[in-house]
Amino acid sequence: MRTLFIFFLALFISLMQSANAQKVEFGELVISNAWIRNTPANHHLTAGYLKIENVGDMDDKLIDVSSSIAEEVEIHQIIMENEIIKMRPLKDGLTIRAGDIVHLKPGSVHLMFLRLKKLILPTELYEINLTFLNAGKLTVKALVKSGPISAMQHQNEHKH
Ligand SMILES: [Cu+2]
Repeated sequence: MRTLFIFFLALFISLMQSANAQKVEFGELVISNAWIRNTPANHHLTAGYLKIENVGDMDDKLIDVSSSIAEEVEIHQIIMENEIIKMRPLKDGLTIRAGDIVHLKPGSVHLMFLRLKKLILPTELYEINLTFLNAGKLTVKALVKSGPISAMQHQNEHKH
């Protein structure tokens, strides 16, 4: 009986999580797979990722990101400078061309949560507020995961 209960509880939790890792259709944009990397103690920044698809026939641009977990959120790109991999904020925002999919992922463009207000633990769920030039503002839920840590990111995420 107890085993059965645990089984259903596990099933319920996994259903809840897949519901949370939802696809959000917002005007001409489809946002999916939003997640945030967990942080060890005394870590004051972390990265977030998501997929943005523009199914419309007009370009759009992600111009502002915020979240209650961090004082500031930047959109970062990764560049090579003198053979050193560096992260740079995209000051003018991130363009999502008509018909295109932009995948923010480890080792690529990502959201950088700066001056975190708390420890970010796996399985927690947080909201990310996204502002697009044309589509406007929306909030997506992002699940905290441990995710793959590349040496590059690990080094760079300490240097802000
Ligand atoms: Cu970064």
